[in-house]
Amino acid sequence: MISTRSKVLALLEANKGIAISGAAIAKSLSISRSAVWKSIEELRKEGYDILAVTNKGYTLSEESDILSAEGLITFLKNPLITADRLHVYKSIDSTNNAAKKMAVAGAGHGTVVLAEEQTAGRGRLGRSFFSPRGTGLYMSIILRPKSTAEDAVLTTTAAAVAVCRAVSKVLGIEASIKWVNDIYVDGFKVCGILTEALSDFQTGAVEALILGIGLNIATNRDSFPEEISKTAGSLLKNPDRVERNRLAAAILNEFMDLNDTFDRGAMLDEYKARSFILGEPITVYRGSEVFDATALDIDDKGRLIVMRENGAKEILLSGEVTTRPQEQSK
Ligand code: BT5
Repeated sequence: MISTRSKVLALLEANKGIAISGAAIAKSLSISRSAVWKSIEELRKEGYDILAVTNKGYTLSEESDILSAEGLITFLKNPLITADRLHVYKSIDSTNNAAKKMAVAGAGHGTVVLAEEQTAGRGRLGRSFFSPRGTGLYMSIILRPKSTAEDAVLTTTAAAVAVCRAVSKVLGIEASIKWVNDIYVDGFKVCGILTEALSDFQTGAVEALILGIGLNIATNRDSFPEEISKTAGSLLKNPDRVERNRLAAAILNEFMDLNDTFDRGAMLDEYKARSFILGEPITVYRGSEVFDATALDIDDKGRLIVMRENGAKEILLSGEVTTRPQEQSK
């Protein structure tokens, strides 16, 4: 059952910055005025900045930016993602871990896990993803298509395009993509994507994909750990503009659209257009192998086609690439 607090919050989030009288809230939710007041007090204790003005009513401050299902739902367009599929945590080890557990327990396509902070956010190959409280967006989506490992790559590709589209629409910032899973703004990594497959141990069939997206929205440059202080960046310099519910919902809207229609051609064209390594000299790290190459193209499976220095072409399904300054290329 949906709690009164939750109903009141949903109403305030849908009318952010606008005053609604206690009587109007009570009427529209069929509850008593004192129940409204109790909910408002409860929400204030949780940190919501709710203004009460005599004869006008209650207003949720426009600056309020607490992640919540109620806050997200006002911006979500996909009918599949209903409030009960949105799981928002204050703090969690990793949203991908939580989503995986939910998927094992049977959670359906379109289940989303979000957190204000992660204490053990993960990147690929056991690397960590720095996920401080309040200034970033950390979310995972459970996808239940009949998938293959190939779909996992294209899911990452589609997610990168979705994040770029959402960032452009909501914040007016044009981001670039570094194959395969990183998003950059002004030369700094602002987002990483981690798609993991949950496989049936016996048949090996992929039962679900867990798509994890980590985005630095307004993490201060000085607060990144030393080892990423020269490479990591944030979307915004001014934390006042952070609107995580809106941005998270926009990413979900864009991604679900791409995932439903899966117009590979258009999606890959956009991915390529935003890819800043194409045509550039790069260094490829594949397992223990390291070699220099030129990034040529991205194929219809989302794989990177490169040309080694001896002219041989290679198709990379995953791996790490870095750009090389032009003068160093032989
Ligand atoms: C990634 O891996 O960048 C994928 C990150 C996915 C994070 C999301 S958050 C929600 C979900 N839950 C999780 O636990 N994970 C997902 P990779 O390409 O392997 O890059 C990892 C590397 O990026 C690290 O080794 C650092 O060098 C760098 N890095 C770590 N934290 C960063 C941050 N906040 N911003 C930019 N770079 C970072």
